[in-house]
Amino acid sequence: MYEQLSHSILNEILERLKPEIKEQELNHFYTRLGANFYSLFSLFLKLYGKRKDFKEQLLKLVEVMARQYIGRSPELKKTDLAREKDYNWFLSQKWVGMTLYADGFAENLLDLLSKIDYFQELGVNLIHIMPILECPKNASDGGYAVSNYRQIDARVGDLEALKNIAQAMKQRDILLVLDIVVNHTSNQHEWAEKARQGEHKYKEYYYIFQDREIPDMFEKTLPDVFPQTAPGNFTWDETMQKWVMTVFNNYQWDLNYQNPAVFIEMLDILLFWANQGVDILRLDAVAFLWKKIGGSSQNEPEAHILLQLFKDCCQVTAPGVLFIAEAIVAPVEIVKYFGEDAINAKECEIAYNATFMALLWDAVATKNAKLLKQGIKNLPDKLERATWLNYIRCHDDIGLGFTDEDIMEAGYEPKSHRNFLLNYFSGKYENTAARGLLFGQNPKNNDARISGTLTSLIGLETALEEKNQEKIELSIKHIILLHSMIFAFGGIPLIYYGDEIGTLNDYSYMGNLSKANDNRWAHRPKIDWKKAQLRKTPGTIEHTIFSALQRMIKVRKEIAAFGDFNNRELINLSNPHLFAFLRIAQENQDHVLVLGNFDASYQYLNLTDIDSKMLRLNDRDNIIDLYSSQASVMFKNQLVFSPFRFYWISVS
Ligand code: OTU
Repeated sequence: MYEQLSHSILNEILERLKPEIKEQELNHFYTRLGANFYSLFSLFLKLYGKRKDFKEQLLKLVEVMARQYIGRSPELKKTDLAREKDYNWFLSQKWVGMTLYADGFAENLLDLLSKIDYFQELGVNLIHIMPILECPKNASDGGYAVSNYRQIDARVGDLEALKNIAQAMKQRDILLVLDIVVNHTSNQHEWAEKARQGEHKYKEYYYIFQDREIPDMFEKTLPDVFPQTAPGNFTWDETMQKWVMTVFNNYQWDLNYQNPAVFIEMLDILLFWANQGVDILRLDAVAFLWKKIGGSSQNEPEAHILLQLFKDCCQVTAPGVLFIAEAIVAPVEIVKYFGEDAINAKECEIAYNATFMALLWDAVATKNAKLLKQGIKNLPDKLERATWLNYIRCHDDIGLGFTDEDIMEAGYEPKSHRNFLLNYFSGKYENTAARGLLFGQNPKNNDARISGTLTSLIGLETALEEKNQEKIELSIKHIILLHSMIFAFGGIPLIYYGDEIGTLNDYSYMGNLSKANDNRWAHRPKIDWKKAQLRKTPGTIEHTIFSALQRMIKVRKEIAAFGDFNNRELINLSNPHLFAFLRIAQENQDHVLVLGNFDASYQYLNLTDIDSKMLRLNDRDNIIDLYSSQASVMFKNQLVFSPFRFYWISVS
C-alpha cells in the first residue's frame, strides 16, 4: 500500500544508503521493499516509535535487508522468483517431512550427506535438521542454547558440510529446514559475555535487573516452563551480581526485543541462514518473544508484531523462504501465528499442529475418538495460504494441550481425565502397556507432560518384553494408524526420525550427567543402522512399519484431495471408536474419506451413517481402499474395521 509518510521516509532512507549498496542491481529488492514498506514501517513504529533513534534503526534495518539481498546467490534468487509465481507450492500433498538430529540419525553432517538416499527410499522430501549451531557442550538444551549463530557446532560439522547437504537436497527436490532460536541465547554467547563485562550496548540485549523488585513482579504470574530443572524465570549472575531473565533453563538468557537492535541482529541471522540455502526456518519458542509484567508473557500482541516484521523483511530479501512457528500453546492461540485477518500468512506460513498431536494421544489412551472429534471440531480455521505441520512425536515432551471445555464436551471431568492420561502413558494405570516418562512435573499445579518414543508409548516395548506376538502386531497397527491420520489430515506430515523403523526409548541418557535430568533424551535416539537395515527383511518390525509408511507416502502424493486448501470436513459418526473426515478434492477429482478405528477390537460402520452425509460411495459393493488398493471389508452393508484399521476411501 502507498502512504505518504512512510513513503517519504523510505525515500529518505534510500537516499542515505551507502554507495556500495546503491551501486548494486536491486530491482526486485526495490519492488518488494516498496510493496512491504508501509506495513514494515507501521509495525516498527508501533514497537519502537517512541525512541529517539527510531529512524536510524529503520535505516539499519533496510541496510541489513539490502546487504543480505546482495549476498543472496543468483540460484536462490531464481528460486524466490519461481516460488513467487507458484505461490501455493507448499500446500501441495507432495511434501512429506522428517525431523532428525544430525548426530542421532547419522554421526554428523558429513555422514548425513551419505544417507540422503534413505530419504528418497522412504519418500520424505522435507528434512528438518535439529539445531546445529554452536552450543556450550554441557549446557546446550539439545541445541537450543546457542553461543554462536553463525557457526556450526564443530561436533556435527561445518558450514561447508551443510552447504553440501543443501545442494544435494536441492538437486533431489528435498527441502531443508533449520532452527533459529530467536527467543534466547546461551549465557556463553558473545553478547552475554559482553553484557557480563558491563558493556552497555549488550546489557540492553537482555533483561538484567539490579534486585528482585521487577523479577518478583514478573514471578507473580509467569508459569515455569521447566519446573523441575529450572524453577523460576530469573537467574543470579555471579559476575554481574545481577538477575537475568531466563524463562527456560538458567543458562538460556531471554533476548530483549524491546530493543530494536536485537530485532535487527536476529533478522540478519535469519537472512544469513536463508542465504545458505535453507528453504524453511523453524522459529523456536515464538510465543515467548515479548515480556510483560502481569501476565504469562506468552502470546502477547507484540510477539505477533515481531513475527509480522520478520516476515515482511524476509519477503523483501528472500521471499521464497518460509517460517515455521513453534508455538506449543492453546488451540485458539496457535492459529494466530499464521497472522490474523488475512488470506496469506502474515507471520509464519507453517505451524506445528500441537492440538491434533495431543488429541491423537488422547485417542490412543481412551481407545476412542470422542475428544479427538470434539477438539478437531473446535480447531480454529487457518488462513488460506498457510499450512499445518502434522506430527505424532517430536524431540519434545507431549503436553495435554486441549481445552477443559472440550474435555467436558467429550464427557469427561478435566482434572481426572488429565490425570488418567498421565497415569496411562507413564505406565501407572493398571491397564496400560505404555512406557512413557513424566516430564516437567509441577507440584504447584500438578501439571506434567510426557516423554517417550512413539513406539514405547504405544506399547511395543512392553509387548516385545512379554514376547507377546499378538500385542506386537497390534502395536504396529496402532503406529501405522496414527501415521495414516497425519498423512491425510491436511498439511505437511512430519515423521520423527526412528519412528519409521519402530525405535524404542533409549535410557542411556541417564548415565550422562548433562542429560540425566531431562528425560526428553529418552526419545532422541541414536539410530542403529544395523537394525535399520532390517527394513529390507520382510517379517521384521522395521520392515512392516517402514514399508507401510513408504506406501502411504507414495499414495498420499497421488491424491490431490490431500493437498491443503482448507478442504477437510469432519464427519460425525455414531460409533465413538471411529474417527472420520472427508478430504474434498478441487475440480472433478475424487474426494477421499479417511476413517480410523482407535479401538483394539473390531468395529463396524453402518454405511447409512455416511450416506446421510450426502456422500455417494462409488460402487457400494466394491469400495476400494486407496492405501491397500484392495476392496474394503464389508459385512451386511457395514464396513468392517479390524483393531486399529484405517481406510482411505475414494468417493465422488
Ligand atoms: C522449544 O520448546 C524447543 O522445542 C525445546 O526443545 C527447547 O527446550 C525450548 O524451546 C527452549 O529453547 O518453547 O513454544 O514443553 O514444548 O519448551 C514451545 C516444552 C517451546 C517445550 C517448549 C517449547
